[in-house]
Amino acid sequence: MGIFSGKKGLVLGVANDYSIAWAIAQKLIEQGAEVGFTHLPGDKMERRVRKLTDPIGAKLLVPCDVQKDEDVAAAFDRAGEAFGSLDFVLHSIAFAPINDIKCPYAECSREGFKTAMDISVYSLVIVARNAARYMPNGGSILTLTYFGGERVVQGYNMMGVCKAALDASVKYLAYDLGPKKIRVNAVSAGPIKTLAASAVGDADALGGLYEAVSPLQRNIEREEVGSSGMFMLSDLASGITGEVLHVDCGYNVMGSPGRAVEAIKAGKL
Ligand code: 0WD
Repeated sequence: MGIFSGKKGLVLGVANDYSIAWAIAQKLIEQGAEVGFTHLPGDKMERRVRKLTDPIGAKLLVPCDVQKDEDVAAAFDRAGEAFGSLDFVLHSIAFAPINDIKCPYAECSREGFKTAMDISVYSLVIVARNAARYMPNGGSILTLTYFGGERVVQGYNMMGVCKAALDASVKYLAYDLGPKKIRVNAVSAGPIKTLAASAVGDADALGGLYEAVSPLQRNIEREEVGSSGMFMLSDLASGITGEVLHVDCGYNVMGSPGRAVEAIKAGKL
């Protein structure tokens, strides 16, 4: 018996086995959860996700482009048919056009900004609204954010502004859905090599910075984000809502380069 025995939910944002959503889903399944998945529409995307979800016998794999209201509504209707009600929903989605994220924030285009905000921020609003339809007894919604929304992180550019808006959305959604006993939280993960991460710069260099600066003197493991995400979605976190939980080896608490000063002096950084 795991802590998710009898619990059912929907996971949005698995692209491949490197995805953070997959790391969290694996932990949920280990703990006994029944998990349905969405994939970006298209045969190629479906095949990619199906390669992961078929072997675990997932009951549901549905297409969903979060830019389309009707896709989101249909995905949740399918989840409702398959599971009755939902206990948890994981939103692990972000996107920005590559030219708009590679350029300085000051140079990003209006269209790129709108697209990035739509897919990376508004998607949580529409997902939460639809999730609530199938959470008659309350539930837990989790999204993924990054420290680049709180402070300037070289290379994160426009996505940092999206994450700031996402963090604020978590708080307002937690307030709005609180009376329905639905919790809304975010995990702020340290850098992990994934498809999305490859768009925002040099993951190795960023990982090296975390090793040099963070109190734990290392970067996080994918598995640790999996466990913390699972915790936030579970009843163990029943008193937590509107929260951004940093799973980053403590990097966010630093106000100076800390022990990295020695490496800088030695010319290693
Ligand atoms: O270091 C990292 N990887 C971190 C990621 C650190 C901290 C936070 N995050 C966040 C990301 O910003 C994102 O919100 O975690 C979330 C998941 O990102 P990921 O696991 O790093 O990346 P990936 O495996 O690429 O999953 C993101 C997925 C998309 O993948 P691709 O690469 O195909 O764009 O978001 C989904 C898609 O599956 N996605 C969409 N889903 C529905 N509708 C859409 C869309 N329009 N666009 C992208």
